[in-house]
Order: sequence, then structure tokens, then C-alpha cells
Amino acid sequence: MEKILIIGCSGQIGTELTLELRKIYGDANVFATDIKEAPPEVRDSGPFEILDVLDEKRLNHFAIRHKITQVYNLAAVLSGNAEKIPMQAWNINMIALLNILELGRSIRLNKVFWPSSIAVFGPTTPKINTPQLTITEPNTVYGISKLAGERWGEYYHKRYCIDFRSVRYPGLISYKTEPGGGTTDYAVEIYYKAIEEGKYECFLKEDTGLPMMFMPDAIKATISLMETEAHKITVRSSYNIGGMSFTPYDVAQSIIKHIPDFEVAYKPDFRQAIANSWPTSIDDEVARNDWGLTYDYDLGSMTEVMLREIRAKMNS
Ligand code: AKB
Repeated sequence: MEKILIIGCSGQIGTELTLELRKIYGDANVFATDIKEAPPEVRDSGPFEILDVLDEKRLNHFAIRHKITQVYNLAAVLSGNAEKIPMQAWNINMIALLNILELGRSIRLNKVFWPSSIAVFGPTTPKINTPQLTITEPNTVYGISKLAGERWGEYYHKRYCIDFRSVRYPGLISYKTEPGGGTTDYAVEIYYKAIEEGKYECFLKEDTGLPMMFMPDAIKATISLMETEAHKITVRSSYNIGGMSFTPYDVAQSIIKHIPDFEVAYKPDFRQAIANSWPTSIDDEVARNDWGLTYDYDLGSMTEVMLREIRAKMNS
């Protein structure tokens, strides 16, 4: 019987992943934790505890007490916020991962999942259809920490046989939990503002193309990677997953189809430089071949769901 620990259950990925894993493994077997209170649907559907992954002693006690066999470590300071607090962001992103890898070694965890990001790429990386194996010279704190994390994950796999698995998430879009402090956050904010105010001021230029993914596709990809037999996993650093690629202008146009009066102004801030250093599109053939990565949503179908669900949330 698997006992799963989620670190960061209150965040954008954590909320939806916890609920999905509870459907598969049973509510009582998925232990949701965070340093902040969980959303009601997470708190009320299974075990939840406040837990700081940086507190190694408490983390280890927790894992032993609950006989944890798998960990999803989602704790991270995202790209925009990390630039404001570089040293703190580095410490949080790295110590959280190293504490989990050490835990994996000491209690022999079956599997560890850790999210990497397209932020491992930098200005010298080929921008279009970025390959799995390519130049990785990130110039953001977040990107440097994600690249270092990938190297540590692969190292623990080779040296200590930890079943470390990871994907390089593109920008993630969801209506359930809002993101916090990322460069791709505009692609969530824009939907809320379209409904609430009919206008939006975007912090990226209109022609900034970035890889993006709707959360149901990201959750499906994460679970299918984690459920694949170990011998099929050929990448022990982190898999490219591409989703779709679009610009702020493209999203605005897809919203205008439903809200014709919607207006967008473009006022780039410091996050423009981060976005400029990232790829526009991602080649994810290795993930498709190794564990059958597929997607269900494109920009049009995602926009329909986002607008419908955000409206329903506001009306309730
Ligand atoms: C961010 O914008 O920082 C994240 C990411 C692409 O990893 N969404």
C-alpha cells in the first residue's frame, strides 16, 4: 500500500494533484502538507498537516510516523519572486529538495517526484522546439536552482538508486488555485480580469511566445510519469513537456471571442527579461516515447473552460 506525502499541497499544482492522487490511492493514503492552510477541498477530503519541509527533523518524523513510501515535493519560490529574494529562494528551493532526497535515502522511499521548469533554459538555448538535451545556461535564480535540482536528482538516482522522476513544467494555467510569483502568471490573471473588469494590463509584451499547459494536462502528465514502470524512464534529470505555445495577444484574442469588449494594455516589467530568456516551444518527443505523454487541451478549449469555471466560482 502506497502512502504518499505531498509537500506544498496549497499551491497551484499541489491542490489539484492531491485531489487526483486521493482518487487513485484513497483519501486516507495521501498526506497533504504545506506551510500555509490548505484549501477546503484538500483539508476536508483527507489528512492535512502544517509541515515545513526545511525542518528536516520534523519532516523525517512525519515520514516515519505515517510510513510514507512516495513524496511529491512541490515547494518552490517561482521565477518572479525569486529575483526579489535570490538567496532565500535558492535556500528554499534547494534545501527542500535535498531534505527529500536524503529522506529517500534514509527510509528507502519508493519514488520521489520533483517539478523542474522550462526555466532551466536560458538565452543561449535554441528557442523553437527546444530539444530534451541542449544548452542549459539559465540566468535567473529560479532557473539556476531548477537546473541544480535536476543534477541532484539524477545524482541520487545513480548513486543511491532513488527512483527520482521529474518534468520541466511550462507555464501552468488553472482556475482552481492561482499561481504566485511566476513569469507565466499573466496567463491566469488575464482570465480573472476579463471576467471581473473587462480589461487587463499585461506585464509581458503582446508578442512574447511561451510554452504553456492547462492544469488537467499537467496533472495527467505527472501521474502518467509516476505510474510508468521504472525501466522505461530513460531521463533521470527531468523530461521536457511542451503543452501548447502562445503569446499574450493570442490569449486576448481567444477571450475576445467570448467577451468582445475585452481590452488589454501591455506594460512590460522586469519579468519581460525572464520571459525573453525562455523557449517559445518545447520538443517533448522523449516523454511521448518513454511514457506516452499526450494532451487534451489547446488554447481555444482551455479558454472555454477557464471562462466558464471562473464565472461559476464567482457566482457561487
Ligand atoms: C514561472 O513562471 O516561474 C513558472 C515556471 C515556468 O516554472 N510558472
